[in-house]
Amino acid sequence: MIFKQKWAALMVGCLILGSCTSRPERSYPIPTAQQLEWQQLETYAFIHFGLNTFNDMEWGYGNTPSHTFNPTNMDCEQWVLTLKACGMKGVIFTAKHHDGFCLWPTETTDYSIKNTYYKNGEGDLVRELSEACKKHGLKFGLYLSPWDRHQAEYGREGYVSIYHQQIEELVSKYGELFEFWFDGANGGNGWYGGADEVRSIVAEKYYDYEKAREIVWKYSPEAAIFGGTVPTLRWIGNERGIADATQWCMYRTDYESLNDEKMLRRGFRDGEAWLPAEVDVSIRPGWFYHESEDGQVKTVEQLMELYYNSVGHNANLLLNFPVNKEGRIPSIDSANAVNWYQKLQKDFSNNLLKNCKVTTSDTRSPRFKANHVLSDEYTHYWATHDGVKQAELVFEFPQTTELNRLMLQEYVPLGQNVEHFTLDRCVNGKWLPIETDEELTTIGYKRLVRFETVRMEKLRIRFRVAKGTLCMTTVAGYLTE
Ligand code: FUL
Repeated sequence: MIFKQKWAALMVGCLILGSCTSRPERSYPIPTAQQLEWQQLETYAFIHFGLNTFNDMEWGYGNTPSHTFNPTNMDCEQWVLTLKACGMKGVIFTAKHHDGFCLWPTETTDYSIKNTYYKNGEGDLVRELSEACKKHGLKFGLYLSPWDRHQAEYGREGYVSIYHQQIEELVSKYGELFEFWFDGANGGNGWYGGADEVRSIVAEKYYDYEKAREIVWKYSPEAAIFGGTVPTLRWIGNERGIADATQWCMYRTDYESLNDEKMLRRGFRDGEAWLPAEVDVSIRPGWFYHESEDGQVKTVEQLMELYYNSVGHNANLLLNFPVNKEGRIPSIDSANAVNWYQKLQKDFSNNLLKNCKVTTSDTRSPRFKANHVLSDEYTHYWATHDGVKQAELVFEFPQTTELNRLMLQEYVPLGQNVEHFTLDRCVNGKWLPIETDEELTTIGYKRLVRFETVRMEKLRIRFRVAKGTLCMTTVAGYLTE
């Protein structure tokens, strides 16, 4: 009887406070299931390979002889195994760069792998790589440059159907793609079938990106789309590997905003679309292999910095590996990348918050209790009552503990809300702020915060400003060397 009365009181309480056993209202825009899955990949690779590799170039003009493409020890499995060993979840391959040279035997042009010595013109690198990916469980994606400095029809109507046919060939023959890249570069001048002139186009109209996306989705409905007018993700606005600490997944969809390099770096708090950022950067200064850059491969420390500035700032990291003239990822690049990944695994393997007692100033209901932030289940999260945008979480350690990293994740299927938070530690019973150089603003899908090693009996996170109800799925703490 007493139990029944208590239950009734709880139900009435819930009704007064709003439906506290149901999940919080969504705070729009929110990701599609495909976008969330894409964000959960976090790191994947680019491979730049083609005529440029053999001619020490970054942007071929469109007239480099195709027979110069001649790898001596080609091995796509070596690429895939290397990428897997450095934690990459997928690879995006340059099927055609701006020079127009196609690495698969396309019907659309003779300027392709068919006219090389490689396998006597019988080779198909898109096939070789896609099969190696299937064999070893790596996701596969493609880059197909819209700008084509070889094609005589470029800049005229005729080229657009050639481009669309190339997409159709690629998406229909090589299995499921996880991402398709429509590169944005267009330098104007090129060989263009011998015309050797400048050709300007209005990219947002010329390429008919809506149709291009339709072709991709006909065969790979789950593919993320980079670039063009109808993307599902956004460029970070630079190729140096920097996403701002304040990092909204939300963005504007007008073409001007999609090219605004300053805003691309941080997103728009009130953007109408969910367009999370991708940070593309090369492990060497160039995108293509140049022997002269053998001494400039990014070190473990530099790769770590890239990681904190991309994944740690709520953005995916697309790390480029230039393949060399042999047809392999050079050993120095793979050694640095593998060592970096091993350090990442070591640094983030032991969540020191795991055994903490977690308390909070507000819990929506037992279904959304505070210690859900310690669970590995993404769908277990802590949430506040509707409209409660300020609250704190306190983690009490079983014994005094040293930390220097925090990892935070919002439950983004309901939107991105946190705008400002602060961190404190309790030592000898006294609260002190945790000093950090980083802006403690947005969190989003994932946020990493670095600070000097400090001791604490308790950790306090105060969420001070938010757009909507607080929903946190993970808080983890680490001590790195
Ligand atoms: C840029 C291109 O111009 C570079 O060559 C490279 O492919 C990079 C990923 O995108 O727009």
